[in-house]
Amino acid sequence: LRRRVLRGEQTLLGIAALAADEVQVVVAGAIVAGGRVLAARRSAPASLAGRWELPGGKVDPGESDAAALTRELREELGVEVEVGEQIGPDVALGPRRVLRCLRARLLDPTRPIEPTEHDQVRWLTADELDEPDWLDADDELLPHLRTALAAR
Ligand code: DCP
Repeated sequence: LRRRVLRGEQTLLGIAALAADEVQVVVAGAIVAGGRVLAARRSAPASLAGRWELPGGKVDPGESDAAALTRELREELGVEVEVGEQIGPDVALGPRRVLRCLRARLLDPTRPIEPTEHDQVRWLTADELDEPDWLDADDELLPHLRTALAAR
C-alpha cells in the first residue's frame, strides 16, 4: 500500500506515513465498454447529490479491493464484473482516506444497468469526460481515464 500511495500526489504524503490498516480505501470502478466509461450521478447525501462519480464504495476490513468493488457494483448497479488494474494514482479523500480507481469489465455487456442508489447513469466517450460535474477526487482521475479509454 505504501508504495502505491507514494506514486500519488503530494497531498498523499501524510497518508503514506500511515499503516495500511489506518487508511480507508474507497474503490471506484472504471467500467469501460465500447470505448465509453460509465459515470453515475449521486442521489445522496445531500452534499454530494447531483454530482457524478465512478461508482464504488468503501472496502470493508479484511476485504480485498477487488471483492469490495465487485460487491459494490452488484449492489449499486446490478452488474457482475471482473476487476482489472488500477487506473491513475490513489487520490486523497481526507487525512486517512483514499480513492482508488480500478478497471472493471462487465461479464454480460448486454445486461441493462439497474442503478439502486444513483439517479442517473451515462456512458461517456473520451471527448465527453469533462461534461459531468464530477466529485473532486474523480475529477483528478479524468486524464488517466482518458488514457485508459484511448488504449482500447
Ligand atoms: N467517493 C468519491 N468518489 C467515488 C466514490 C466515492 O469521492 N467515485 C467518496 C464519496 C464518499 C466516500 O467516498 O465521501 C464514500 O463513498 P460511498 O458513500 O459511495 O461509499 P459506501 O457506499 O461504502 O458508503 P456507505 O456504506 O456509507 O453507504
